[in-house]
Amino acid sequence: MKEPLSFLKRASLTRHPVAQKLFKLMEDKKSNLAVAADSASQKHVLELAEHLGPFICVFKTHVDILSDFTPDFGKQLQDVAKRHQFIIFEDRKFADIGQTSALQYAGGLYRIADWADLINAHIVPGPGIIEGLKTIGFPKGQGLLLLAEMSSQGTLAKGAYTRKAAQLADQFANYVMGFISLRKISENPAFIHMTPGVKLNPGKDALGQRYRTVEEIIANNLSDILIVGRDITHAKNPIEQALLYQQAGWEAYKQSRQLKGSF
Ligand code: S5P
Repeated sequence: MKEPLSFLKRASLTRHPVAQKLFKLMEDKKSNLAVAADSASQKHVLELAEHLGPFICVFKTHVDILSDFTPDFGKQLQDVAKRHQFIIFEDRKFADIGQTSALQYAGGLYRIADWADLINAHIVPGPGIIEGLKTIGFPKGQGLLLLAEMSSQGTLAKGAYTRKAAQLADQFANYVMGFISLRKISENPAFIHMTPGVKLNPGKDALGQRYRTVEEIIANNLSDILIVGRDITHAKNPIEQALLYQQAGWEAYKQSRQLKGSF
């Protein structure tokens, strides 16, 4: 079996600016926790960023959920990200031809490319979507994750489709920096794996979301980052819950990789 590599070591194995920054701040903050802030209120999203910022490495948004979006949202979130050192990930899940996806990324109401460090895309259109998004994101030093697998019941993203995502990531490694997946799907240590569908008590929601535990995802399936939404944002005390997840995620990472020094 290959020697497990620390996040710090992996930072030195990639030239991708967002991946380098992310690996380093994960090690500095001892956090492999991303929070999914799926609130309809911009004020609430910014408050979550402010309060949970110290515990997380990535703050994940769905800007098109906001019912009170104002054009200064991105700038405000960037200010919080700078203060607390986290990566801003707009979970836009682009899925169109390259030309349209590029327009959706740079323009419209949300101007995602002005403020997000990281976005993601489905690979169902083929490589053109990566080429299209790259025309906007690459010159700005931003990154892309490919959706290789999904947490929802009955997902079609599996088998050959997942393997194709890994191949496309290799092909575009100076722009793609990893995956949304349920487990580690690539042996390339430069790629980061982020996994949603996390709860302290596993189970399902009413609409097909499937939840697994921190240990299952980080220790048994060797993913890198936990994406946690409602189990933190809807907790009685989201700050305490984020701290709990941060510690559990980091312990699972250290122990499963047999790296020295725990939380
Ligand atoms: O396969 C996926 C991919 C993503 S990015 N399944 C997911 O649930 N997500 C996102 O993760 C989803 O859009 C949501 O923002 C978050 C999970 O939220 P939770 O409240 O179920 O933890």
